[in-house]
Amino acid sequence: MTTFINISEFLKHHLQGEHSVALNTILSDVIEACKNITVVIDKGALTGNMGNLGSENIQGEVQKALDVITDDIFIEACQQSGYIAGMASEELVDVIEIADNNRKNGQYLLLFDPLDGSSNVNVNISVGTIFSILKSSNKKPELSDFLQAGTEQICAGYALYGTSTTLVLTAGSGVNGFTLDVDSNEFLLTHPDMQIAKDTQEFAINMSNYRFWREPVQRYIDECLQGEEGDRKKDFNMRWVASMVAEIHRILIRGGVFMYPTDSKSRSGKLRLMYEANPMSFIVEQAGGASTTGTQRILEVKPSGIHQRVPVMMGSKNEIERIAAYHQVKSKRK
Ligand code: FBP
Repeated sequence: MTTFINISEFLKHHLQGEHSVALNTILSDVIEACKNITVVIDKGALTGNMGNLGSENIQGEVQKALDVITDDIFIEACQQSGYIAGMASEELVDVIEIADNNRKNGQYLLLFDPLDGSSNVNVNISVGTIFSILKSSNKKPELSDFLQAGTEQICAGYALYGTSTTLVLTAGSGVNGFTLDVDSNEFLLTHPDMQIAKDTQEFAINMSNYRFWREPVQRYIDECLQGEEGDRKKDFNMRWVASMVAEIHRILIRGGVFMYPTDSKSRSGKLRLMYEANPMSFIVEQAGGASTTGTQRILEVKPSGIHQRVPVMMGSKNEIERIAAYHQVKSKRK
């Protein structure tokens, strides 16, 4: 019978250096929050929270009841550690202030998307929570303190509420995945040192946006669709779950590329830099993959706003390098 090490035991040994004590404490709150969110998600329609609220979030998206419930769960659980000086959430316009007595050692910032893929929650398709942790140079942080490039992240992760609940994270020395054991309610190490295959024959993109894409993306996808008969001389498969967390988890397990490029509808893409693209890029790069806007490494993008959007293409390194190369060349394609 295989014995699995539980996440807090693992982190005690894995987290080294100046942030280890704080990260261990902050992550134990994040883990608690994801366990509480799992319970709410699993109950599904039984909770009567499957519907939309009348309100919209800063992105102009109609908020689902569960967007707000999971947001409250995450904030409540993660403001106790004393290490978090400030938070930012996809669901709230402004940064979240932490009460004085809760930020005695307030040296860290927590940014998160409490319910990624929320358009799927009432149709019982996988959804997730994404988080990113930064240093705070200010115990009473302002907006500008949050606007750090993705390279400054000290930890990032996601929880996937799918066929099982999985938590995947990096603190800058590799990527590890844990599965929630529903009997012991413990996250156990099931996916040590996750690595993304350099090559792949699988892409994920919302094809219904094809006519709005720029030429380099159309060229890349056309070649994938031409398969063996085309320049790539191999067939490609396609997937689109409409939950970024589910797509990236699949890519960590079996390779692939995930794309939400810029298009003529939304010039800067759909996904948010600070709590979607940056944490996922940190994880993907730590697992040997790559991540680009098309013209720039996502982790080097200088943020200008908490809710700013960026074009996102990430996954298997050789494919992402090919996509970035297509953005460099002025193609002669008609
Ligand atoms: P939120 O649900 O957090 O707003 O995330 C955005 C997202 O749902 C991603 O998870 C997913 O990859 C994408 O949008 C799906 O977009 P579309 O609805 O265009 O397929």
